[in-house]
Amino acid sequence: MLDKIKEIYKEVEEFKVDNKEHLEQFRLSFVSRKGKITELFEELKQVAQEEKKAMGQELNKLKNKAEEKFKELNEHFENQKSSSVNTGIDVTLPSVPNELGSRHPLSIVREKIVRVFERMGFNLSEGPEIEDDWHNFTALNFPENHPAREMQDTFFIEKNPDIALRTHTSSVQVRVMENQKPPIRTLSPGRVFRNEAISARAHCVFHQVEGLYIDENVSFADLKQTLYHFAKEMFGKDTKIRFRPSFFPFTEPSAEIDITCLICKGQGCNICKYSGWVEIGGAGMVDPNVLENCKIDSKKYTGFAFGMGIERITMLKYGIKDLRLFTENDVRFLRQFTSLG
Ligand code: 2NL
Repeated sequence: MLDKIKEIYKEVEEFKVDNKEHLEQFRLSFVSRKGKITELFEELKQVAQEEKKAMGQELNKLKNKAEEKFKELNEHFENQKSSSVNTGIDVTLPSVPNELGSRHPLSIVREKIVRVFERMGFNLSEGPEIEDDWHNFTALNFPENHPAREMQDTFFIEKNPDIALRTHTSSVQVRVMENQKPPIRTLSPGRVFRNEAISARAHCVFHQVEGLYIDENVSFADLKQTLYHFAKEMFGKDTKIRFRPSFFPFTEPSAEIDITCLICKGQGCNICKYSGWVEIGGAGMVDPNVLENCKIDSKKYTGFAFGMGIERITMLKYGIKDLRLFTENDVRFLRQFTSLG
């Protein structure tokens, strides 16, 4: 009898169940009231009294083993039925992560700049990328012979030398001044074009943000305070700012704007060429000629303007050393920037 129990125990253990049909066979053989184990319980009645207890224990073990195996397998097949209609898909596998795209670093930085100036009351203005000479150069006080007007520096439309791709977004602000009365406080981010060979440090297409503020009694102190506040908001409250005298045809006086290096915080590193300072743009008081060109009374009104390169600021902020990375769309580069900025 003990041998028989052992033999059936082995059978139960080794019985392969790959589908529901197999499971039914297993049930009939070992679990049902007409199965082999019930048969053994019948035989137990004939066993001698002194062996009955030990034999009964073994038999119960076998019975539990068979019932357990049946219960487990039955649950397994039930789950499979409810979660997928046997499509061969393993629904217990972890899912494929839902990959979200991320914002382009230039968009992140542009939006941050825009937000700071919006809080100071600047609105946004846009204009055409294909401009005429008046809005891109003449209204901005560029002399007839200025080198920027040369073919080497600007993309002109071949059949019409009066039309070119804008070289700065000041052209947008000229249009604002022509069409609106002061007070004007506007910001114009946008794409600009220059006839440059593409390299790590130059590109023929890049992005700028320009700002313009015109009202009565606007002074250079207002310009300084506005950009001072911008630098703190944009780059952190410990950032210092300085102005160096410069020249632009459209502002007088003019200045170049430096901030303490974002990478070394002014200590000196290879990004700031060990000076502790990096240039982020230029600014100045709008030249009275520019105001008059746009039919604004330069005796009554004054204004300041500034311009910044978005690529330049993004490179300084993230330590990017090659401009071409911005346009190659290599995901290994792009995925490093979070969508939240
Ligand atoms: C730079 C310097 C600058 C302006 C842009 C401006 C616009 C008008 C009138 C006068 Cl309508 N000025 N814009 C003024 C000074 C500097 O840009 O380094 N940009 C990347």
